[in-house]
Amino acid sequence: MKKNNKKTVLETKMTDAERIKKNSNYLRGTIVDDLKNEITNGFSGDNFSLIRFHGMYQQDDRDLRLERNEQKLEPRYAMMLRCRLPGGVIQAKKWLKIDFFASKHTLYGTIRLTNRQTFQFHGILKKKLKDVHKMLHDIELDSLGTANDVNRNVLCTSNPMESVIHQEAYEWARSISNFLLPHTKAYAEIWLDQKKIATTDKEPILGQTYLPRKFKTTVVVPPYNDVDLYANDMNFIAITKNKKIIGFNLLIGGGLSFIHGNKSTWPFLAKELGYISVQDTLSVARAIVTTQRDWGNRTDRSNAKTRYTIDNFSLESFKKEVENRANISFEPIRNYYFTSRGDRFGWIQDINNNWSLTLFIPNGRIYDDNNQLLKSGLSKIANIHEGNFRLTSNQNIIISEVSESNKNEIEKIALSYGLIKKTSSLRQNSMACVSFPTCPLAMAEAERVLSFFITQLENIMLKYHVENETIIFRISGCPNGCGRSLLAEIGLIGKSMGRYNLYIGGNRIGNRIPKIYKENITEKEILIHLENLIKIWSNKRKKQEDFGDFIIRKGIVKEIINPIVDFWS
Ligand code: SRM
Ligand code: SF4
Repeated sequence: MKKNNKKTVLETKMTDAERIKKNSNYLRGTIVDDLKNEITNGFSGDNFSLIRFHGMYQQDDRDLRLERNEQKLEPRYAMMLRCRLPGGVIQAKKWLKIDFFASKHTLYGTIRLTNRQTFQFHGILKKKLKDVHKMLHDIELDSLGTANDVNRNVLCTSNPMESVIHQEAYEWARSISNFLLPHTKAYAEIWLDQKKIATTDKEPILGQTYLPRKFKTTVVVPPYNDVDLYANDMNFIAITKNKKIIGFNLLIGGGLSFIHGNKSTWPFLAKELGYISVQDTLSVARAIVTTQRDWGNRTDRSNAKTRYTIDNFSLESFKKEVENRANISFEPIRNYYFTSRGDRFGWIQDINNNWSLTLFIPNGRIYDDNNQLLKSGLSKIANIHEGNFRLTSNQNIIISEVSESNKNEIEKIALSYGLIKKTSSLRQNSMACVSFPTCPLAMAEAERVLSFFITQLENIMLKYHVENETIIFRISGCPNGCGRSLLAEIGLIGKSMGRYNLYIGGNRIGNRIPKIYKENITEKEILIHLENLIKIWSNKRKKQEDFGDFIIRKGIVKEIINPIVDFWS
């Protein structure tokens, strides 16, 4: 075992986050008291962090901060709530309740699809929090464990075309999500007014202090990497025989965040651990999570995710420990490959002869404006649709299991509400994180500038006759990298208002981290650099060579092979 020489974990002080978890009485804190306090719209002390375990973040509208400060008013506190929706599947009928709550009880009136196959409400006032949890409970949903130091919403390949295998993969995503959930009754007591049974609390998997840091899981059906598995801590890649999943290749330790200027932080692609039989799935999940629980760094949150644990202890030692805990031996990785990441828009017939319609939702933001009536259109469809909505990891939505008899009607609604529009492939494959005004960590705009950048790039691509090509372009408002910019062919990461680092050279299937090309540049400078690069690419590329591959082949930036070294060099 490689010695953990970077930190002597036991000797160093635990972080405040660890103290908060330890003293929380299994995530209760004094949240109930804060709910009764009508003087403020916010939560106090440790509760600010504890509500995250229940799927909520306290935020304030950053556009209004200055004005409210000048008026000597409290910031406009309101909560963001993130639902738990393993595999992104929600019955269309349930969507109507989600839509109603967003319209009637949130400050913004929107629903935001996230890039982890779920949705968020922004702007719920404290006094409405119990209502939202009760509404979710009524439709058999919850927001438990969608934030903070637990296993987050479990992703699953969204495209239901090969539905037998997909259905099985989806069932695994649900099982893993349920298996790794916090067991505390705090959620039910606080939000659903269930009877207090505190003394029975136990956390057999997560432990009393939960995980050292957030933890992310995927279940993947190759050849589609629409979940961007390489960014996740634990990935189950389905290996199939005779249209059944017989086992999984396990990849662990992915993650994309870093801190500007801090070289002991780096993005990392999930690494292969080995193959397991399908019956060992939950015991291996448990072994990986508990190893990370016990070995992960609890003294420095910026080095606490699985990738740093693996770096500290070595992949081999981590693997041995998992084998011991799960009482299995990993077999060699079985063959698998990926062909694409994006969603496939439009209609696809599934093997039951039903239909799925994948719709592009710009930034995943569901609302009505003069161009598109996304919110009303989806709710109109939900009214007549007997099947499901499937949220994708690219912030889009699939209307799935549409019967032949409903297809025309649904298409008519989709067209008349502007849900189906002619859109460039560049735009359809782009992504931005939420950023301003709700994200407290935002350094630069992301969601609100994505369309501007795409329009400029569309013009540039038209000018150089590559308008029918795709480039995966993504923006994140800060180096936490929620927009997964560090798996894009062109990725922007915010530095300060109007300024970004420009990364280039990622690839289409999402297993190459792009390299920094220019640091701390303005929007205007970004477009000048990108025009130059697109011009060269359009002239000198090999037939059908993707932008990111061209950038690496031509040595415009150095390929990142080992991110721990190459990301910063
Ligand atoms: Fe994220 C924190 C939004 C996917 C890495 N992320 C945040 C917060 C909650 C800000 C905060 O801590 O106060 C953002 C809320 C903004 C808002 O107003 O809604 C936020 N993250 C998002 C979402 C909504 C972006 C989106 O536009 O879709 C995504 C929600 C996913 C979900 O449903 O669970 C989201 N975040 C990601 C991803 C991408 C992914 O998981 O595929 C990443 C990079 C992958 C990774 O984890 O390395 C990501 N978010 C972070 C981090 C950095 C974590 C780290 O390892 O250091 C933070 C900050 C933190 O945790 O301290 C963060
Ligand atoms: Fe906020 Fe930064 Fe995540 Fe964007 S990348 S949502 S700005 S934390």
